[in-house]
Amino acid sequence: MQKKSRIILALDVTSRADATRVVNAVRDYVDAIKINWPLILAAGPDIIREMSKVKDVVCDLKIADIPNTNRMIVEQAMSLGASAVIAHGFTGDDSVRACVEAAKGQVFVVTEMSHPGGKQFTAPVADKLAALAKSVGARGIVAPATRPERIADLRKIIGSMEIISPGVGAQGGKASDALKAGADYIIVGRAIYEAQDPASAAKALADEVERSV
Ligand code: 3DU
Repeated sequence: MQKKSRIILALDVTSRADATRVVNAVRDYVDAIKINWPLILAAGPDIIREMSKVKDVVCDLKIADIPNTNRMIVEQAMSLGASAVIAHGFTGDDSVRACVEAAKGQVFVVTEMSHPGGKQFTAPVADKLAALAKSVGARGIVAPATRPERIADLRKIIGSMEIISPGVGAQGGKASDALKAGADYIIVGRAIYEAQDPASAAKALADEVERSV
């Protein structure tokens, strides 16, 4: 995954036509495309292969099962062209390790989630989830742009591993705050794909990123 604009597009649209339109508009301003269940369920898993021809694809399946099932899910995602996957860590280190092995390390582990409810169950164990991600050799963690101070805390636990950070824009977080707190990439969905002009919105974010790193 290139590290240029530091923007990962969360492509949570629900048709192949919308996905293609948004990606064509913003491809020069994003480093990767994150694909989640809404688009996979709407357009079919082949959308992963299609988008992987344009940019690196992070498959956000929030994988959370026993090790054998996790391994099978990751193998399917990688064979469709994903460059990395996102998995939950609360399932325990054997389950996350199965993902890491199947993805040859290319796993981001969810820590504290960015929405208000993320404080309820994920925040109290986020430090442990970050430590788990490190101990199993994951590529990085997912940490909240809505609480940049937590990005800084989690950075201390994981050292030089990567942090990808959702919550910018529609959820109230700021790109510059997340990056200054230690995020490597910001994840942005609605602020780009729901904008009247997705290209201008993505460019404005890319400019903000450039000013803050
Ligand atoms: O709020 P946005 O529209 O910019 O989208 C954020 C994306 O990041 C979306 O795909 C969501 O599923 C994902 N995500 C979070 O928002 C929060 C997390 O803690 C983890 C992933």
